[in-house]
Amino acid sequence: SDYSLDPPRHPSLSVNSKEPYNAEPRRSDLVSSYITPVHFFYKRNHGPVPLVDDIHCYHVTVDGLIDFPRKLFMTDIRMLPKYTVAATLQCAGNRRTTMSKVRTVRGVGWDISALGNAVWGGAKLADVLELVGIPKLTSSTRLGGMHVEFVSIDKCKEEKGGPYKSSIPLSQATNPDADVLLAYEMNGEVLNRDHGYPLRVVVPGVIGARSVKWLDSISINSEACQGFFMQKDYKMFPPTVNWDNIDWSTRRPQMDFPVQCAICSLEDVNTVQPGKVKVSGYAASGGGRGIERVDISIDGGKTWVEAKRHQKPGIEYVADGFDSDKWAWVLFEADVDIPHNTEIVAKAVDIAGNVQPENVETIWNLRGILNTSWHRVQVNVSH
Ligand code: MTE
Ligand code: MO
Repeated sequence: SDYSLDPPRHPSLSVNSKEPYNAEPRRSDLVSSYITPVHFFYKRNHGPVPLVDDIHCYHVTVDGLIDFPRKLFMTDIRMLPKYTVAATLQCAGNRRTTMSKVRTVRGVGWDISALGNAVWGGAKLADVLELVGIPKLTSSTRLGGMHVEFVSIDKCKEEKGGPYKSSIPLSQATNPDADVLLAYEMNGEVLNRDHGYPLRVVVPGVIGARSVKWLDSISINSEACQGFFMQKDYKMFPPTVNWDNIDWSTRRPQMDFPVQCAICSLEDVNTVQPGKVKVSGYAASGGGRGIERVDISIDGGKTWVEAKRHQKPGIEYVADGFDSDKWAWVLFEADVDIPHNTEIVAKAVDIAGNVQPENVETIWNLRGILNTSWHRVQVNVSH
């Protein structure tokens, strides 16, 4: 089959779909380091992984509303200044399985590990666009309403056998501070095939769906990408919308992800010895908003204690601090005393004061995206 050329993967990943390959690491593996090793980084594919075997011929076509369309080869991209950006990529479908328990949703089921935190290395999209004559964003540039579309070389059934594609606003693409990359490295190694070899887009702070892998072309357009994943998927609908009354045109494509956190040191249901229990996990927000606080409750949400947060080992995390990675997750940890059977809950607050919603029911949506409800785990004490 088409999938016979897919690359090998780590055997400990839990596979949510084989073809296309969709898999996530165990909870404990996810937070065993601040930087997620490539082999533990979730893989989200919509078709077979393309094989680019001639790197010298490989190029990205840049066209659309520009005067001089051109082909950029890897040598052209590598000639631009190289940036490394620590950024968390999170699938909009992360934690979908829990949402599905309220009422069935459509989409691949994911536990809490459809995200990862990597150091991406590559050229800034703003520099690439400057090569084709589009100036960097300044207060005087007028880019309102324009978009940059990314098209892949893969093939997926949602696009009727065509390539995966999506777009971002040109104002974000040309803003050097938005750190949008055309990445050829992940954690200091050449990008591997599952994650987009030889070149992928990384849009920090935005749902993973916009970070197109296996880039084939970039085009500057007057409207947003009209492809499936922008227009018929990855939109947030209210709980009243169902498959009979849905009107896709009423909603915007989801971009920034909301504030999120989850406990990774415990499973949904746990048996523990009486005494101290370690509660650790990740917290992240979109749009470059740092994490202000992570609250832990050991009585189902009646009372709370604040968890410790860090990015760099041994350095206490301060949102917006000199040492902080603004696009990256924060790991948290708290030691709590568990005297009897109870529910442990975690919720995060970002620097804009956004808080995770208490219940999944209130944010239920038919595609099962953006489940950011308080994360709850059951602990039973064995005596
Ligand atoms: N790009 C292409 N070409 N094809 C895809 O299927 N999946 C998207 C995005 N980019 C996808 C893609 C989705 S939905 C997510 S969440 C991320 O890639 C996953 O990136 P990863 O597999 O590197 O973790
Ligand atoms: Mo995704």
